[in-house]
Amino acid sequence: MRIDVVSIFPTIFDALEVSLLGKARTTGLLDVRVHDLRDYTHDRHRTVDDTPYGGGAGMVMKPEPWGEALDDIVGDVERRPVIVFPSPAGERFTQATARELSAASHLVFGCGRYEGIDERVFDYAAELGEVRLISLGDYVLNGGEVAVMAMIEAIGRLVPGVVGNPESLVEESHEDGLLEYPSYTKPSVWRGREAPPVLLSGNHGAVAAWRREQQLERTRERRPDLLAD
Ligand code: JCQ
Repeated sequence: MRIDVVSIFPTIFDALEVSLLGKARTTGLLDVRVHDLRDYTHDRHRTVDDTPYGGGAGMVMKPEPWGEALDDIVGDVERRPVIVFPSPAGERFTQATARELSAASHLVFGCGRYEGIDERVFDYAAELGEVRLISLGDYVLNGGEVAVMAMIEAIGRLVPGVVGNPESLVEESHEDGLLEYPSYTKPSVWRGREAPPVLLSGNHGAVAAWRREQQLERTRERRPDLLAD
């Protein structure tokens, strides 16, 4: 999978060089390219923002550097990529979104800053690919970078081969619409706290039933919204 990222803080994405995703990049499973939006400016100050038309607080990202960056990245590819802009005003990102995007061959992420990006950039991007405005949750970040890091991690680990043992992907929170069951390891008693005896019983049926009950109980307690349908 090819992933392009456009940002005014490209070094934030240095963190993608470590751990599982770093390994996937060295083995060629993920081809991640990070671009500095300021490289697509032409003035001495490498300006990427300007005051909003109609007035108001803050600054808006100018369209021209975005147009040049998208042309450079998407211009010579054969298939239309999915172009993602993280935004508090976007559709909600879930495990289902991550699954869907993990099937794409080319993703482009645009990281907005300030009060946002000139709206015409989204319209222009739709000529080059499938545009998705996506929100990680109902809160506001200073820019899209941290949201894109989270999305790349959630998507990248679903790309076949990135996670060594694919079994570990199916047994986790949100893949079956429920929260994960609690996990325990040795010692069986730690600081006076016992691990649940059923887990040491060797009765696989009883273990499976107990884990399912824990999933349901936790989901009812912490995330009743997930049980609504
Ligand atoms: C993403 N939940 C919150 C901040 C403007 C597109 O323009 C902007 C993008 C951001 C960053 O995204 C978020 C966010 N999911 O704040 C301001």
